[in-house]
Amino acid sequence: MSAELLNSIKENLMKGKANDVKNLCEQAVKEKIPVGKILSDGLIAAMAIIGEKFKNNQVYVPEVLIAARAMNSGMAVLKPHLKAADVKAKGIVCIGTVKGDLHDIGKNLVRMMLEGAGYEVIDLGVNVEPQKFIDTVKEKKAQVIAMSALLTTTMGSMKTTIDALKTSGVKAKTIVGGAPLTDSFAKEIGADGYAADAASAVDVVNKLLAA
Ligand code: B1M
Repeated sequence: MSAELLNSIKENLMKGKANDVKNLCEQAVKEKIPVGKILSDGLIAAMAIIGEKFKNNQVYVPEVLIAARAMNSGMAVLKPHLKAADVKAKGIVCIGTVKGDLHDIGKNLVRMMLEGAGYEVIDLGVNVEPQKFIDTVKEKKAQVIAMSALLTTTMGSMKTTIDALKTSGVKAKTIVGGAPLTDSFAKEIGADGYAADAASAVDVVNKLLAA
């Protein structure tokens, strides 16, 4: 029965049915399925499938956004119970679009995928000053700085942030991404990781934190 219910959460999330996901999560909590299990085998499992499909061009941005909305409606049900059950996030990531850059659609997708994978994500928004990333790592104990850029003119702010992080002595891993970036640029500026799309960003963050 519990496997059936979790499967139903998964199926409905992938179809983006936010209301059904909310109701099914409420039912699962009532049936005393452990909240950590509802999260991992229901919501996160479904977002992982959506992520893979997105990577393989089997679904596109609108489907990911709709699935993420359904995930959020399930998360709203689970959040208070997760705290009570002391289910910890996989890690803390602070994310932002770098200084001078106002594009946030890709950055938001990365945030949603990371949240879908069980990370706590602090979203600093757009036009984020290098120092803001570093201050957030200090204040919130984030383990990863995730930076997005869509303009060739703002990619340099990623290097400024990484250099400032190094001189500050604050420890955090860095991952960069965005349409004009390449793996070799990421290496050149000393980033710890690069991802070409939002689903791959989850794989990279998983690897960085496992290392
Ligand atoms: Co702008 N814009 N834009 N724009 N815009 C581009 C980027 C551009 C390529 C258009 C063009 O000329 N063909 C061009 C950049 C050229 C360049 O630098 N080489 C450009 C320009 C020039 C500008 C302005 C300067 C225009 C002007 O005012 N003259 C201006 C700049 C404003 C500023 O930022 N200071 C500007 C403004 C805007 C809007 C505000 C109108 C709007 C942004 C709205 C918003 O984001 N809320 C906008 C848009 C929508 C675009 C295009 C059309 C679409 C970008 C997008 O959202 N793509 C874009 C042209 C294009 O790409 N066709 C363009 C969809 C999104 C899902 O993809 O963000 O690449 P993307 O994210 C991907 C991956 O890159 C990756 O994951 C996502 C998919 O899984 N990814 C990461 C992204 N971040 C990641 C981080 C990671 C890992 C992966 O780890 C941390």
